[in-house]
Amino acid sequence: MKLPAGFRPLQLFGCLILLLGGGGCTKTPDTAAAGKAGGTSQPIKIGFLVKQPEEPWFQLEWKFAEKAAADLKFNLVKIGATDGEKVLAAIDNLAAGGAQGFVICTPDTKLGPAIVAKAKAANLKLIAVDDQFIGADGQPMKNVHYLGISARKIGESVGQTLAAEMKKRGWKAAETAVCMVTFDELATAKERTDGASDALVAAGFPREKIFRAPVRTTDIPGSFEASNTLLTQKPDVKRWLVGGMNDTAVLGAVRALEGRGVPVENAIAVGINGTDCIVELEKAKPTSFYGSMLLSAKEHGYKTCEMLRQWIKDGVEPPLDTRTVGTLITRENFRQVLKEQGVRD
Ligand code: FCA
Repeated sequence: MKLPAGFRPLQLFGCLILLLGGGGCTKTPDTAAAGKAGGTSQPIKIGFLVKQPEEPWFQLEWKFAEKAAADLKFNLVKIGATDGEKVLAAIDNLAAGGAQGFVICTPDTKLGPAIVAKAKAANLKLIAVDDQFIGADGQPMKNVHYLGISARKIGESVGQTLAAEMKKRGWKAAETAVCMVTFDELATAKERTDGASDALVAAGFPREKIFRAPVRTTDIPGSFEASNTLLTQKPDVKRWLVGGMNDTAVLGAVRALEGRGVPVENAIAVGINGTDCIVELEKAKPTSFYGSMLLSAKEHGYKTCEMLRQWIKDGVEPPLDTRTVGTLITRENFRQVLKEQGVRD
């Protein structure tokens, strides 16, 4: 375990005593399974719960989790947990079925405290992936192990890519606006779209021409509806730049632009995930979907399982916060990059 500077083993011991005595210690993770600190020699069973099993991103996470299960010899239980009820029932089932832990992308980050309480009661270790739990105080639950993307940085790369491509095409700011598909209820989504907007402004784009299209649902119909509303309100904009929290958000906007007859060459759209846009990039005729920040589904699917297995088996606690990076893919390089990253053969 990596200790913060100035945090000596003696203090750790002190925390342990405090904990055993019923006190608290902020340095102690919420989900260090109650009771046993060491490992287990039992067969290892790990659950992998995702909020949107229909999304290619989550299917790919599962694919890499399956690879980890085969390589590292543990049983994997994949569960589509699309609402709070399903999440809580799944935790009960995992516990009853002899699992020792689970990785989860929760359908609602505010379920964090309930998930932690249930996991603790069932003596299950957990790692949150993609979407960080939010506590009762509205703040991220930093004591729950988490692996997610460097959301702000990746969002900034989207903004920089849009600005660079706009410049390359010689577009004027006066005839251009941004359609930013937002979902501020989810912290990682807000960080991404805020990062994209700020980077556009830093590149000289006027902030007042960055328009938000807030979605009600995080799927293509949800994004289509939100974008279409915005486009209807702004009939005079000639050219559009499009960003959003993921490929799905951006694809909905691209379809809305097409629906309103905006020519393909008059819009530049950049997504995030790089997994839900492959069909789009493979289309023989280019659309306005220019590219995407490819995330590492392998880190999110394989590494989370590997860390959890080691925690269960050998008592080796993973880092509390792990962040992953993104790589721009476009029509030019996506086949090569996807191959290099083991996403495609
Ligand atoms: C969130 C999004 C997913 C993916 C993931 C890393 O959960 O909903 O599409 O971007 O973060």
